[in-house]
Amino acid sequence: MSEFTKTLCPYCGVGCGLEVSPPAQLGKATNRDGQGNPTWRVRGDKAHPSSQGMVCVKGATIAESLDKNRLHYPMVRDSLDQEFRRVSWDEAFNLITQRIQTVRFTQGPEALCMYGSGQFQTEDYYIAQKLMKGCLGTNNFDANSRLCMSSAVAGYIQSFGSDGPPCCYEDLELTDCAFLIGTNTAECHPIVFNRLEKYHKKNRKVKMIVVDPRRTPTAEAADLHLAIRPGTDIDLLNGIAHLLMRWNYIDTMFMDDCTSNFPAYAEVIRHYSPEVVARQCGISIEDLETAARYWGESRRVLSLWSMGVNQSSEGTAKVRTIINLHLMTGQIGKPGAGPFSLTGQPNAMGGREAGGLAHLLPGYRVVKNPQHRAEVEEFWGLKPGQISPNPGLTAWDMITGLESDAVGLLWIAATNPAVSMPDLERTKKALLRSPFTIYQDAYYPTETSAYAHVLLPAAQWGEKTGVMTNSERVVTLCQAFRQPPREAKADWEIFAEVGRRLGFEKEFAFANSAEVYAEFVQLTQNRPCDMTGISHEQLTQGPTQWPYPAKKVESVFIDTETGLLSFQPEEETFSDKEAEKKRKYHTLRMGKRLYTDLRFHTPDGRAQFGAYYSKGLAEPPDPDYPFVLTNGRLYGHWHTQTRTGRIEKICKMHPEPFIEIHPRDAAKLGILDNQCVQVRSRRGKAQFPAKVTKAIAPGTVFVPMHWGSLWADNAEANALTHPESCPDSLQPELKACAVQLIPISVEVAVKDYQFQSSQC
Ligand SMILES: Nc1nc2c(c(=O)[nH]1)N[C@H]1C(S)=C(S)[C@@H](COP(=O)(O)OP(=O)(O)OC[C@H]3O[C@@H](n4cnc5c(=O)[nH]c(N)nc54)[C@H](O)[C@@H]3O)O[C@H]1N2
Ligand SMILES: Nc1nc2c(c(=O)[nH]1)N[C@H]1C(S)=C(S)[C@@H](COP(=O)(O)OP(=O)(O)OC[C@H]3O[C@@H](n4cnc5c(=O)[nH]c(N)nc54)[C@H](O)[C@@H]3O)O[C@H]1N2
Ligand code: SF4
Ligand SMILES: [Mo]
Repeated sequence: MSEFTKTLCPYCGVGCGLEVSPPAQLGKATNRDGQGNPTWRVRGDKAHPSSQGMVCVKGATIAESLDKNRLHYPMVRDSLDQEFRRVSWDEAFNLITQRIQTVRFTQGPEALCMYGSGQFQTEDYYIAQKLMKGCLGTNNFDANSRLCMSSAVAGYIQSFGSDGPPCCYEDLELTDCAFLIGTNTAECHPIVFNRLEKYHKKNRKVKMIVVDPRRTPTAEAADLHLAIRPGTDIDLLNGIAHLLMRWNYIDTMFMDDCTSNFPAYAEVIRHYSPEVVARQCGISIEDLETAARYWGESRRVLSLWSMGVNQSSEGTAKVRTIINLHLMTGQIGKPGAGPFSLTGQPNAMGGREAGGLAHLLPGYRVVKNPQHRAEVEEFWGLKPGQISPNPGLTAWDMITGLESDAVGLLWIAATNPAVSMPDLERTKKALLRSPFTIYQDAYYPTETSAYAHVLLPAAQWGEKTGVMTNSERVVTLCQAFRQPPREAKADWEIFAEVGRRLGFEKEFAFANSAEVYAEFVQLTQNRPCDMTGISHEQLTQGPTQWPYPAKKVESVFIDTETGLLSFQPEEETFSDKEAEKKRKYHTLRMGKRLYTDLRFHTPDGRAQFGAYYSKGLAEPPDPDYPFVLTNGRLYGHWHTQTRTGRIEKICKMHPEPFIEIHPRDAAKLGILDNQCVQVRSRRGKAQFPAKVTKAIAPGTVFVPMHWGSLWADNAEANALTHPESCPDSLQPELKACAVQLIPISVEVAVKDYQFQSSQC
């Protein structure tokens, strides 16, 4: 056995390759965690194409979190005011299956809900879809990706006819202009940012534009920072389009041959003159013109975005409006160009492939499409009509479903909604009403375990073998390298066992995760995300980018002018190793970008312009609540801190929550640096020490999202946020709500949780 196990970092969607070595081989020099346990050593995998050996602080310290506060045994209780008692897996499975059957036959399958996560491996996702959407006949499976990537998914589907980020990381080093909007890439996708920043520093002609109401570390590195008012992205983008039209920077040939609906869009952007846009966005006309000029004069433009765009009540429209700029200037399907959504979680991409949202089915299919349902039913050996034609409940619908008693059983896995859902007071009240909640997590306690009737201990990263796909469609095998603690089990194994006990023995007769993956990839055949050539075994040779079909041999033609490759199918199949190597090489090169043939997945093969006027924030500031609160992430912490909160180095890096306030606003309210500020919205309140800084635009305040109730008193960003969502993606507008600020003198109590040991 080799000294290192190759795997992928289980944090962000950059998807850095890691090599993990066992503590035993490091002898006395081994680092030790807070409790004296030896820790596994982790380093970047130089052979991984996405990260080339680089890692950030989260990847580098992941091993220190693996043993602390783990959930070891299944636990149950009859009501939320009781203590948990330990039970065997057999008892837990019996209880769950009985309960599922009762709800199914009394309330119907639509009363069953599962809420999963982009931190599942693809196998976990796939088995959950087969259980819920297939065998149980309800589409009520949603994931935290609803709060994260669903606007990008909807935008891609509407503009291109299919989901799928078309670009690759190499484009970061081939572009002439990087347009970063609503993304703090430096803190949230650090290795993507490293690659871009290095290239940008070396090539002074390359432009970097950052659009963000905050002066983030990302904005610090930009040639042009547009600190727009929150929620004015569509104004800005339409304003840039207006100038590109006026200055004739458009690619009419591309628009004529490859797009549709331009006239409707042209009518919209007519109304976005620089004067109107500059006023609306709170920026200067000169800066707006500079942005349009950078875009128009660049041969290759790459746009990158994440939550500042997606988490919006007009998230899909924002995504499509970014894509519009690419369509109007022909900036897609070529190296260094294209619209590139940065995926948040390590396997949100795999979730999309496996159909892990309430409106999706495996293989980039949608629930509403009768042919898609029929294909999946046939493949799963189910009777026609078994898959419901109705999209299931989204994450927030599950909360309101608890309020109306429509939900009879809620199964939560690999996410911590008692911190991450909007409008937490309402969320927690709804969770308290739940007749039966199963919570499957790796750690205990988390904020959500307080709302569970059943706790199931999950094996996590490093303890189960499975597959994850990163933002650039690169699929990596994450091999197990340690035993799960005590009785913890892989998520997919838990779902499969419940399936078998419900009578679906044949459907869930998998010996291991390689078999699960092998079944899943067959459902991607001839789909945009075709990965039928990928298997666990094949991935042991190295990460693979999709599309990667297991098709016949193809001869490769290279267009010497564009450098693009095209395939010509031949008769023989790839059976020997040589041929496989050749195929992999060419498919990898070909697969690097989507739409290189400039044909899209729409019925007419053309990409669709989306014509949107800006609507602004769902809850704009007013005299009672005069500030816009936005929120986001810090470099070292991961979401609700279940792992990073237990790592000393990271806790020192980010010791406590805070609120950023512009000096002008602070002076007006008499708020001093470090003074405690109470923040109130229409839904709740929280308090934070003030950080008075020009990094935030006047009228806007920022808080980090990482401190749930276990980690600090009253510092939850989501105590304040609202659930108003984008009508197309149903993604809530977590990024903005209206608040008032009241200076107070109480200290914020940060709880020292990190070194407590597990109680179960
Ligand atoms: N360190 C760290 N990295 C992470 C994560 C983590 O928890 N910690 N989580 C991962 C996940 S799941 C995700 S989804 C990504 C998120 O990655 P990002 O989207 O980069 O992170 P955020 O900090 O949530 O928000 C990005 C920026 O949006 C800006 N913003 C707010 N409102 C607006 C607006 O109206 N318009 C514009 N243009 N910008 C706005 C905010 O000021 C903020 O700087 O990060 C991933 N990476
Ligand atoms: N205000 C505000 N709220 C937000 C956001 C925001 O920007 N602002 N961002 C939203 C976004 S983009 C996201 S992605 C969410 C993230 O929010 P959450 O998903 O709630 O955050 P995590 O802390 O990542 O939760 C993951 C959980 O899975 C557990 N876990 C880890 N590995 C495994 C495993 O293999 N199996 C199981 N069963 N459990 C495991 C961890 O212990 C942890 O409890 O937050 C959303 N909420
Ligand atoms: S950039 Fe993301 S994937 Fe890479 S090491 Fe950091 S957290 Fe992990
Ligand atoms: Mo996310």
